[in-house]
Amino acid sequence: MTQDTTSTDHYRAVAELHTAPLWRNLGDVLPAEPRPTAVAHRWRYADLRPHLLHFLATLGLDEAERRVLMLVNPGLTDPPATTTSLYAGLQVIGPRETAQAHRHASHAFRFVIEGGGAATTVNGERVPMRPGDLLLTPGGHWHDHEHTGDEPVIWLDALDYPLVNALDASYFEWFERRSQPHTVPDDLSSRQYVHGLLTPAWGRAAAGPSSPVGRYPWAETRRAFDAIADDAEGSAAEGVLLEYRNPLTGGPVLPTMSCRVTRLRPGFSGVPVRRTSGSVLHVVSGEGTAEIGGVTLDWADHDVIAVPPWAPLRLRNTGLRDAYLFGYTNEPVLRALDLYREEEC
Ligand code: GTQ
Repeated sequence: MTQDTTSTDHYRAVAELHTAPLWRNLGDVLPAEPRPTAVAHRWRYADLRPHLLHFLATLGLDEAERRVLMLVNPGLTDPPATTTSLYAGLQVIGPRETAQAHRHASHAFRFVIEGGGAATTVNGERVPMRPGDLLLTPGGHWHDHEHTGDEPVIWLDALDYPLVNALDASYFEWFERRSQPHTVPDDLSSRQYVHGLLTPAWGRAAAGPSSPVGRYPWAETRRAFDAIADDAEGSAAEGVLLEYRNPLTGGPVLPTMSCRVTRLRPGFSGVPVRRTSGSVLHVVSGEGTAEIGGVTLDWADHDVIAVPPWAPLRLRNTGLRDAYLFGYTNEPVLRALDLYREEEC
């Protein structure tokens, strides 16, 4: 038996004993840099909307339960995710439909794209959905959707399920009835906390890692931008970037996801940055480009863009009007684990 054959036999034998030689795996288990399989990708709203309307016309919620097109990153198909640790989907609901109440371990939120007359009930509080509104459904909160208007309503769903499943920490339960009873005055949490500097002192909600606010209305987001006007130059990378906050802690809205919105003036050209966090961008309105690690993607109203971790991102507004971009990232997870890094590049 030659020396080589002996080694081959040993490698085979140690593999059968469910071990592996670290010296052959070091670069894979401790890579010098993040090596995401997620890729930069843009989903055009104009491409997807006709299909959503087709399924609205042909597929009942008794069959689909949630009528959602998942945005599946070409590099993250099994299990499907939008970027590392984050999911996005486009959901459509029609007049007189209800999407049954359930709850799950995953934290979730919705960002409304178009239509009026729908509402989500979260732990007994009915919260209206208007374009540009951000609605939270933190993990473990019962939620069902209803539609009493007369036009399709479409929103972006976001969940952290890729992370929850990677940790094998999922649960899912149906509520005992199709819809929850409304036990709290409509939209109360939003009305209580929207003033920000004056919040209830009688402690209706215990401060926790998830924001107690059901809805961050677009009207307030616009007021925040209008109040700053041109007096704030914003960040060199992302313009006038505002973070949605948990009013009780000052932290991000959910323990696993931070939500932001930025305004880019016409001609804005950001400095490129890269971060260990993955993110998803949603175009509220405007036109521009996102250069992500050498790939240039153009974007327009309601498109969605996946940004992989550590990919340099450069944003430009190429249109004639202000652009508003909503975005979310897994930065809170990375910060909690002391894994967050960012650099200009
Ligand atoms: O509307 O509750 O896109 O539970 C994925 C999972 C939407 C929802 C999704 C969900 C929902």
